[in-house]
Amino acid sequence: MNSEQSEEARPPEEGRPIGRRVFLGTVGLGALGVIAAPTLQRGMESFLGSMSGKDPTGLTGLLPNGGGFRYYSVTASVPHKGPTNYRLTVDGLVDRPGSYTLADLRALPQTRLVKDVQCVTGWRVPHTPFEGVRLSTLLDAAGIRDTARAIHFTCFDGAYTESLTLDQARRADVLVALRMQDKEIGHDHGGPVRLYVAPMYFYKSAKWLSGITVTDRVEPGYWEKLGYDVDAWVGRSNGRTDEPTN
Ligand SMILES: Nc1nc2c(c(=O)[nH]1)N[C@H]1C(S)=C(S)[C@@H](COP(=O)(O)O)O[C@H]1N2
Ligand SMILES: [Mo]
Repeated sequence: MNSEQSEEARPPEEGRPIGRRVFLGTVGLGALGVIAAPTLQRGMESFLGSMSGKDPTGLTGLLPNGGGFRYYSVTASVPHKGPTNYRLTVDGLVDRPGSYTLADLRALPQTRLVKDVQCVTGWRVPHTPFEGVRLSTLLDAAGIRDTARAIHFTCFDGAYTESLTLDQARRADVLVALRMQDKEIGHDHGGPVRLYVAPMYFYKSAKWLSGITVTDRVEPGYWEKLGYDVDAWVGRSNGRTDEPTN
C-alpha cells in the first residue's frame, strides 16, 4: 500500500486521465490507518486542491456553491436522468420486485434529516439537510425473504456500487434521497436520486442510484474492494477518529 500510495499520488502527466489514480491514492490513505493518516491526508487534500484548477474532467473540483462539497465520480461522464427516464429497480431476494419512477418516489412519505457530512479523506460539511424515502419503506414494500442478509446498490454511472447489511439498511437514518440542501439533488451531487447513509462515511452514499438488490451476503462496494471498510461508521472505521455526524 505504501509504495502504491506514493506512486498514485504523483501528479499525472499532461492529458492523461487522473480520476482512477487520485482515488487509488485516497484508498491508500484509508488503509494506512491511524498512524500515518493525518499528515498524508493533508497532503492528499492539498494535492486534490492543486489539481482542481487544471483538471479537464472536473473530477476533483470544488463544486461551485457546493458549500465545501467536492465532486466525486469514478467515471469520466455520467448520463443525465430526470422525470421521464429515471427508474429505480428493487429486486433480488424479495417477494415483489419492482421499479419506481421519480413521481412514484415523490408520492411516498418523505423524511428530512439534518446532519454533518464526513468524507473519509477528511473534509466535512456541517448541517446538511437530506430528504427522501426511507430505504426501509422500499424494502418493506418489496417483501424481504427470510434468506436476505444484505443490500447491493448499483448506479447509472455504470461503475459505482455500494453495500449495506440488512440491519444497517433498515435504520431510520438511511434514505433514498431526492433532496439535498433543501433542493432537488443536482446531477453533480448524484441526482435525481442518491443513497444517503447518515452515520457512515460519505462513500456509502452512492450517487446516481439505480438499483437496490437484496442479497444473502454483503458484496463489498467499489471502494470497499479497494480497501475501505465495509462497515463505515464515522469515527469508528477506516482508522479514523472523526466526531459522529449527528
Ligand atoms: N456513483 C458514485 N457515488 C459516489 C461516489 C462516486 O464516485 N460515484 N463517490 C463517493 C464519495 S467518496 C463521496 S465523498 C461522495 C461525494 O459526493 P458529492 O460529489 O456530492 O460531494 O459521493 C460518494 N458516492
Ligand atoms: Mo469520499
